[in-house]
Amino acid sequence: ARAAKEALVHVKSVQAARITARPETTAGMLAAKPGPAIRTIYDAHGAESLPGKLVRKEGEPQTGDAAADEAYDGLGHTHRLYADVFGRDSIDGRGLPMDATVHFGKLYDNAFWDGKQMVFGDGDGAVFQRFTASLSVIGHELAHGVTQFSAGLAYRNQAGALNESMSDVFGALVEQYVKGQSAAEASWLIGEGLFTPEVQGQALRSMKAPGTAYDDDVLGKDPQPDSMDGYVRTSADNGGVHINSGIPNRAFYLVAEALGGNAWDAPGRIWYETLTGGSLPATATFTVFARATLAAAVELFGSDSKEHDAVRQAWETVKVKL
Ligand code: ASN
Ligand code: ZN
Repeated sequence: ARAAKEALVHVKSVQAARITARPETTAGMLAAKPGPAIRTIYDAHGAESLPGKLVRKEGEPQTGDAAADEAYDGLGHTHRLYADVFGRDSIDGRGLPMDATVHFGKLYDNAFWDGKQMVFGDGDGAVFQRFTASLSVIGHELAHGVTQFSAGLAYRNQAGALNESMSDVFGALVEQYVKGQSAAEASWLIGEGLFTPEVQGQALRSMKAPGTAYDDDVLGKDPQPDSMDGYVRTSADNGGVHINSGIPNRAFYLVAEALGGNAWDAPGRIWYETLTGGSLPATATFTVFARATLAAAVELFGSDSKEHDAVRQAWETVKVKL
């Protein structure tokens, strides 16, 4: 109720105020167009305390530090995808300032969203380079914030794998949008360019061919399944959230492949509506999510549409029960 009340403050017209039941969809379309990005980049200088020292505010010139400038640009690109394509104003849909810290920790092999901001390590230099080097990774971390402020998917088991998959989907879309790539042209890789040349692999994950992103002596083989036949039951990784995400990731890829054109158009709109439309439970299973994408496809394109067909076919291919 409090969130709904706060949302009202931001709705300009009486007409828009009448339909605040689903503030991120219907009201979002009537609300003023999204404002500009508000970015703040901090430098942890190898420590693990947040946010660190402020190095670049919105509108300020380049710092000359690659990680800081990549984070600044990546957040801008991500903000632009949400604003231009989905009419969303930042992480919370209401212009939330975007904060990121770079040079977090020593030889730190990860990036994450901590519930309030994005954090990027430099990598150890042996396996990983700096995590800001990949735009899909920046988009992935910011999407964790979008999920937190929309469906709020729990970070474990199937809901957690869906949470991870949302981040991969929108991370991939940011990269494709910036590069102007169609679904057919895109690599569908998450974290391309993060590995050092020492590693036998191309990226952290492949949405097109889950399980094939790397096969390395040190890292082992990419553990992602590409259908429910390979679903991994494990207590590690919050119940395999970074593993089983391969299944819904491939479903999204298959929709985009079937429809052609730009993946941020119909496929992106269907997934975005599913995530933010207000009816997806935080504990959604793959089946609940899949049915919600079908409902969104019907709502946006109709039940006789090629989009609806493509979504149904994709979930059948990855063997998620509908
Ligand atoms: N890079 C990982 C992610 O965003 C970090 C984590 O597992 N929390 O999913
Ligand atoms: Zn993630």
